[in-house]
Amino acid sequence: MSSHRAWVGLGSNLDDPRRHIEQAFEELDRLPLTRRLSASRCYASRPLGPQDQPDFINAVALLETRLSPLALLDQLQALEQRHRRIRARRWGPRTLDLDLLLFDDSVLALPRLVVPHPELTHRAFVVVPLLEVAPALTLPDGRRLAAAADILETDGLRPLLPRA
Ligand code: A4P
Ligand code: MG
Repeated sequence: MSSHRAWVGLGSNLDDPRRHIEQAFEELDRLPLTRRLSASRCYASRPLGPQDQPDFINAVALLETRLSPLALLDQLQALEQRHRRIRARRWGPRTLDLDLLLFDDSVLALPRLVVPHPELTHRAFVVVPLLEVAPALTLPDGRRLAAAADILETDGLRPLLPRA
């Protein structure tokens, strides 16, 4: 089985969000056939979508995995469930949201999985942490993320200091 590199976006805005993100970093490292190679800082970000919800904490992690894309998605969804994610409304509050952003240079449009994540280059809370960890990251079409990203609004985004 060959090994792959997968970028995962993490988001949380309920019930001590930073704790959910930091715990998820550890859990990602323990997924079957998978280890975590790196992680960004945590960023506070203003909610995209409905504004009557708390700010989010967002981060990204790079995984090395021998799982297939769909098997990894299954694992990410199971992990969301373990954080008792409440899926009440689209773009609404959640305890843990895990998005598969990139999987090697794969381009997938399956009913359950679209990769690269369609919103990837439009969201500062994804692009900024990705560029923090991998400034030279390229997309499957060969473009550099730094050039492809349209970061319209970064004022709402601030890195959190590491916890003592
Ligand atoms: N799915 C397809 N492709 C993927 C992929 N690449 N990664 C499917 C993960 N899942 C993927 O997702 C719905 C379905 O998408 C899944 O069943 C999976 O098979 P979901 O997580 O259940 O639904 P959702 O998250 O409520 O909706 P959506 O459209 O995925 O929302 P997003 O894009 O996740 O955005 N504001 C800030 N500041 N920070 C945030 O993190 N997040 C959201 C949610 C809104 N506002 C935010 C943030
Ligand atoms: Mg999602």
